[in-house]
Amino acid sequence: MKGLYTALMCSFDEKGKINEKGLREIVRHNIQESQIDGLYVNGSTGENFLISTEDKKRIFEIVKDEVGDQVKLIAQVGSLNIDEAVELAQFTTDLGYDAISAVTPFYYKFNFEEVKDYYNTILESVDNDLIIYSIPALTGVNMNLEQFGELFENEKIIGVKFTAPDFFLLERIRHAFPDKLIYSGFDEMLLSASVLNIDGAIGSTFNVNGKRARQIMELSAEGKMEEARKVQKETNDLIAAVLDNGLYQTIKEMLKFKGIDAGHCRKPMRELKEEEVGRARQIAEKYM
Ligand code: SI3
Repeated sequence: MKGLYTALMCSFDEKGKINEKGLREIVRHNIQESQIDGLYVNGSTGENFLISTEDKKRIFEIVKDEVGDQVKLIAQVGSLNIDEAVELAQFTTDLGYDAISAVTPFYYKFNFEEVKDYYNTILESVDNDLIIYSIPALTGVNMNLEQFGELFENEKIIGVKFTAPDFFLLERIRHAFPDKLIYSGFDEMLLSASVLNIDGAIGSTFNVNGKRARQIMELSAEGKMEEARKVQKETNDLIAAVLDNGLYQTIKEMLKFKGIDAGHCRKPMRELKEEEVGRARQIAEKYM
């Protein structure tokens, strides 16, 4: 399960319905062009928190059907509705997903015992491995080393998608749990995480920048730090421009520039203005 995973985008039409043809094209682009090791399906980048259970299931089905066994698949099933999380965990395990992942429960101020119970409840219902999705800036859930350790006591919890700029905690987790998988979640910090010996990364920008992400990981592993820094700098020029223009909308527009039917984002995400579409195309022309 090590390696680079694209946090997969989904293509939606103007009305917010799944555009199956576009979704399949995005999947193929990631495998053939970005050359990733796997896909992280229905995460933040997949606009998971904006869609119905039925749509989540359909996306899981289409992606598995398009991928077969070509690359690894991780299903993000986390939900504030624990029944939905369990249902999706069972559904994707039956479909043959290699692992499931679940965002920490958010919005309400759950205490750690509640967070732990959430993960154990999901896992009691399936015969699959789970990767914790930790993204404190969006969930407000900050776990410390001891708490990660308590979650890791469940052997079916095999790792964490660590989307935080806390390299002190990242190093402590790496050191304390050498057998657990750590995936870096912030693409702009990939090199900094790589030097701490992570097992892989999961990122939205790999939809359009997968090859550079791989170079960063490989150059870092080979100790070629000057070259690695150069590629991270280029990557960060791209990411800064994308963030400035509208993250997911701009990545979709960049994919469209490459002939992929990446469609629209779902409301309440906005449409790009004409000049922003122009900027997205310029970013694609420069970096893809
Ligand atoms: O679940 C997911 O879609 C992700 O893996 C998200 C990933 O961590 C991205 N985070 C968010 C909130 O989109 C990053 O790849 C992020 O977009 C990128 O580093 C730019 O900041």
